Amino acid sequence: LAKFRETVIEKYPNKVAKKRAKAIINNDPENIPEIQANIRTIPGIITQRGCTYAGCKGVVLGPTRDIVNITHGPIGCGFYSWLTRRNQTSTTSDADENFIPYCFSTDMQDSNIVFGGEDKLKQAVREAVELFNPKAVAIFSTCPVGLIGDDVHKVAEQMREEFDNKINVFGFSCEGYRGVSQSAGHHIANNELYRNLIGNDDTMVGSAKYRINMLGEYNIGGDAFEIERIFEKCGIQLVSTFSGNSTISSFEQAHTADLSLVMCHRSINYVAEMLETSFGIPWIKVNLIGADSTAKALRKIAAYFEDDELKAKVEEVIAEEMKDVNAAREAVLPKTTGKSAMLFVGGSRAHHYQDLFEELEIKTIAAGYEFGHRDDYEGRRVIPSIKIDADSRNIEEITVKRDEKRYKERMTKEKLEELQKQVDLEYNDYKGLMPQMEKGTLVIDDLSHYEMDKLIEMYQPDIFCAGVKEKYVVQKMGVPLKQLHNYDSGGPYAGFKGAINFYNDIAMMVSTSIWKEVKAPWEKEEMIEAVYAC
Ligand code: CFM
Repeated sequence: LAKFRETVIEKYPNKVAKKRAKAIINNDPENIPEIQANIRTIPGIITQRGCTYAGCKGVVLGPTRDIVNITHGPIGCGFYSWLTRRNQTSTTSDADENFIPYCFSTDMQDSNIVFGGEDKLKQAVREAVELFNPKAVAIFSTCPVGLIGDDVHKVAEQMREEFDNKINVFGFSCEGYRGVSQSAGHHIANNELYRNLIGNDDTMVGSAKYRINMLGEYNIGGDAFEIERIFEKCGIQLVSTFSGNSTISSFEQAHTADLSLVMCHRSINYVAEMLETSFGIPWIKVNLIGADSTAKALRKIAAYFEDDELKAKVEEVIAEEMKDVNAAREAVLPKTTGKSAMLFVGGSRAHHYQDLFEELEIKTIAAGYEFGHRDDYEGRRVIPSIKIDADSRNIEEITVKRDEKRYKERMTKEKLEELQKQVDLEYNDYKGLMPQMEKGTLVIDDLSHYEMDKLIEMYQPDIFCAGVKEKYVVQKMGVPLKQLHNYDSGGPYAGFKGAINFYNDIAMMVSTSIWKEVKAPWEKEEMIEAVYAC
């Protein structure tokens, strides 16, 4: 695998080669190398990345069902973010609001770009309120809004006043170009969640003793439903999820929980920190992708609450669930053992799904994030050494203070550290992708399309995991591609039942030769060639 970097960068112009070389790393878990991450993609390179608006509106706020999300911009931004992420939701009764199937947009035209779009935006908010009477309206800025200077925050404030503060209206400066990827959108979303929703309602729902938040879980393909099932079975109260299958009130009550679990560290670690600083809720890193990883997460929760009853319950649930999991795993292992995988997805799944592949005895030979930061690769310990560049400075850092009235120390720092010595809770910690991958594997940030072609040509993995932009190209090269963003209409893959689904889907994909059999017409027989003559 050491040859790969030299082979690909050879084709790039000097300056580009120099930059890309820093993002293509031969891994060594014992001595973690530095990787270049979260910097602008070089123009002209085909990247997997999305935009800041996508990270804010689509990713973080997308799965909340009772907020009317208005895209302020040309219709394309709203249209292409309409129901495309497969985040699901489940209302408790028909009276519950669910705006997820709708697409709200101001549909800006040339004249709005020239004369400003604020009036049209106000009109859109009034119309949405008149038709749906929602509890909250959120406004999302697209690129042109930033360029012409429409002030969505001022409009939001005026609208709130117009509705006598009965409807919560707030805006996001998440113009697509604002950051280098969707990661900036997560940060902007987190800031506004904190400013506008978290802590608004002190009601303590539920009567369970153990109260937790689940951060960085987005209910793709129904993952949250499986996670909710497991917690309920264990007697653990899920106060809020950011943001799979969520509602406004669950966000408003998040500060009443006693522990936050962080799954997708990349998209939500800011909220975890804010909840700890303001309200004293500690956070631990978990992964609910993989059956063994799910069991490990449940044991961490039980260890944190230091309750024998909960510990016993958790063990009982694990033992019961693992019966089916083990049977399913045994059945597919002959098909999966010894195969190889490559994972290039988002900002956490390229790491999290390696647990599932390990359970299938499939080795991950190359992996990387689209938009992870250095800490997602190398671990949180590198945060102090990350250089802040102009692009990161462009994203607002909000200062969070202790809420003097409502701050409650759940567990002293000393106690947490003591506990941490007995059980690896990963309190305030995330070890990253590199320590988990073997020596000599490849870690590549912001993989380009050209580099992907080369990876497949040179190493012929048994399965490649990425998204729809890569899917058909990879399959035409003879390799099956599993979409790990939307699960190819499969799922859930989280928790115990999800692991079983994943085992079966992957076993099927790695045992078919169909993609090697299909040939394009020009590969089978010579096509007519034409030459321009002038
Ligand atoms: Fe977190 Fe996500 Fe991901 Fe992400 Fe995403 Fe996603 Fe993803 Mo697609 S929040 S970083 S911005 S786990 S939408 S649910 S699958 S790229 S790896």
